[in-house]
Amino acid sequence: MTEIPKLISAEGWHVLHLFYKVDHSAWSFLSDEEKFCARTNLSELVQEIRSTDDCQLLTFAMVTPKSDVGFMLLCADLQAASAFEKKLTISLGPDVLVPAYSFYSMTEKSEYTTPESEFVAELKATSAEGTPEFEKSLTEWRDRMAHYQKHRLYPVLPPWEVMCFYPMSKRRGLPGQNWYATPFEARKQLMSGHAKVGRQWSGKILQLITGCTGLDDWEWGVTLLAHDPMDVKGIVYQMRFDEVTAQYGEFGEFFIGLQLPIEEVFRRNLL
Ligand code: 76R
Repeated sequence: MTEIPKLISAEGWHVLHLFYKVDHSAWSFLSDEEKFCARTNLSELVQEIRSTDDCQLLTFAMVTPKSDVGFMLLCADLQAASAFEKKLTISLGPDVLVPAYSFYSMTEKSEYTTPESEFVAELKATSAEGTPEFEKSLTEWRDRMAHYQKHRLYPVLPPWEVMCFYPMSKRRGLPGQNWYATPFEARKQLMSGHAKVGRQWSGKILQLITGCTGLDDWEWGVTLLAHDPMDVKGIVYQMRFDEVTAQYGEFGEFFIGLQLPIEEVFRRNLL
């Protein structure tokens, strides 16, 4: 068999959100032995993905019958992500997991973080360059930024109970309401207001914004992890009043899942 070279991007990971409906009729045609093998196959596949370098897999029991089973797959290598997606889709036998919605996006750095030159200019206003306090502030800032960019590009997602996913775009239809015709400084200003609202939810909401212009039908995927769906409802509601969202936000379908071990996701859907 020819070895396929890895497809690793210069920066960031590939992210697949995969939501399926369970076809109970297809499942009912399987024998007890086939059902047992299907279940073992899925559990082993989840383990295989999780033990692959630079791959993460989150498993969800979805909350409404819009979809039943959900996966969020993050891989450095797009070839691995693609191969694992095919295996997941067929893992319980033909037609048992029926794709309900899927989304391909990539982790990305924020376009609006303060560049070092800007931070240094601000710092110079309060402390003289070269002094120990200047160097200390600069080192702290560099560490914070490195940590922050690493989380954006190579996140380690925690097992928080509630996952909310939705795709979104920034409006570019109406005159005066075209995000892409808005000057960078104005967008930066708007995004800093957005981030201020977001930070109020620190500890309650963990957000991962993944970009997908040219990759899928929308411009970003929004993944929110929470302990309480009320906080998901709270932040999304509050964001609706924030200027960026109010003026420019357009949204696709929303999916809510409960992050659970695959055995429980299986039990909830197929026993
Ligand atoms: O990444 C950062 O933490 C820095 C600031 C920041 C950026 C650049 C930030 C903070 N976001 C950024 C970018 Mn966000 N975010 C959303 C949604 O429902 C809605 O109205 C919108 C969906 C939520 C809920 C949310 C939450 N953000 C973006 C982008 C890319 C835009 C671009 O590049 O033009 C989108 C589409 C987007 C959408 N945002 C935060 C949050 C939260 C909770 C934070 C604070 C994170 C923290 O500091 O812990």
